[in-house]
Amino acid sequence: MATSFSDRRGVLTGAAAMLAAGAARAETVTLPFGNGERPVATYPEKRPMLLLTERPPQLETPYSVFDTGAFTPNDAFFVRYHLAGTPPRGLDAATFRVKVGGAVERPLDLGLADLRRDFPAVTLAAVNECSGNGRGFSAPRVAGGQLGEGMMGNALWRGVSVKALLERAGAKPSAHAVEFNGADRPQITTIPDFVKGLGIDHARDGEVMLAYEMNGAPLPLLNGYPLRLIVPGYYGTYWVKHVNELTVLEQESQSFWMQKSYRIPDNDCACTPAGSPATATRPIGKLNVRSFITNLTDGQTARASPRTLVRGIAFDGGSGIQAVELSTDGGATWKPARLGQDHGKYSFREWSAQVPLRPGEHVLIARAKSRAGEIQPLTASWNPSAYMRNVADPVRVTVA
Ligand SMILES: Nc1nc2c(c(=O)[nH]1)N[C@H]1C(S)=C(S)[C@@H](COP(=O)(O)O)O[C@H]1N2
Ligand SMILES: [Mo]
Repeated sequence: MATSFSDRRGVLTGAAAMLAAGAARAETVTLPFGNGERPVATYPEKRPMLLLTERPPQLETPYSVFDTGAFTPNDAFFVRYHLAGTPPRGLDAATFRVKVGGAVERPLDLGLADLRRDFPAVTLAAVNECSGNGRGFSAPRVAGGQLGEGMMGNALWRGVSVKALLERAGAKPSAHAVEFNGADRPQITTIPDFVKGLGIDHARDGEVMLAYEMNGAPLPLLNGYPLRLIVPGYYGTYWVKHVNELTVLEQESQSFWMQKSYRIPDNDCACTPAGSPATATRPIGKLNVRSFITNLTDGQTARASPRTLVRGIAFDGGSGIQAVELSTDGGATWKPARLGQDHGKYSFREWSAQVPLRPGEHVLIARAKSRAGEIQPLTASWNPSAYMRNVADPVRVTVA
């Protein structure tokens, strides 16, 4: 007997069903869009995860993990790489070095022990979300990894501020930007090295940091061991893993990954009419406001109750969550949800609500509002890379 659990975030099919069907893999998850079937794979330091690609490793967090708390466990945290041959081999916290050079008075070459001993530790909860989280739902569809909604995670990061490093190195007055490079290198010369840039003021805001700990433990190799860049409130593309080189520049970064890739339409909505290219673009920046219902799933049946618990998470690009509202009638009326503990303005914020659910069909929608006044849209916009999806997703529930 196969057990099957169906929802808009995936159909998890029991091992028995797959064996009966003659599949090689013990288990798959089918995300609810075309070609959405994903093997479940186990990697070092990771629990079973949804496998998007093997080379490079790209792993999605099983959606049910987001219903277990505000912090994403290290062994369930998603994995995204661009270059073949990743993660880099032979990384060792004992011998790892990070260099700070370019337009500085005193170039630095530091080990992890130096970072821990010579600089104050900064601790901060922050969400890492891939720009393409939810891309698989884009209509019309676009090229790129067909991602469900598991390419995000929240962790408590501990490390050294880039500000402190730049003060020690003595960034020159002419400093304009900082480039960050990691230990992963392209295996063929036609593929550009993965390098990201931040403006100098952003890099030294005191919150941008090199983290050596994630949720109180060393980083898993696949999440950037032994050191990674944290850019609170910004999309994951900036969060360079295995970071070992900071270069202070007197102009903006010319990296392919800044100039050609990870760019959004240069307008207020970061969108274009469905199917059309952008005329002008800018680098992607801050996370937009988003929320998810985590304890009920699309297509589910539930029992009628005067008090049904609905809960989930919300986050934004760093103003913090002002409010989450819940609708049980497809957006006709809204009720405020109760916000959970505040772990800081860059963190997942849990929320919950008790709502009466009478027998019949209900369309539940959660909608978050940031303290900056940004609110989730009820209809999806479109852009050529399907970046920054944040439409308030409907969760259809049949109540009996
Ligand atoms: N060195 C390195 N860092 C990288 C990348 C990469 O390919 N190489 N990908 C970036 C992208 S696009 C994302 S979304 C995040 C994902 O972080 P994670 O794999 O720890 O979840 O890492 C970023 N840092
Ligand atoms: Mo990403």
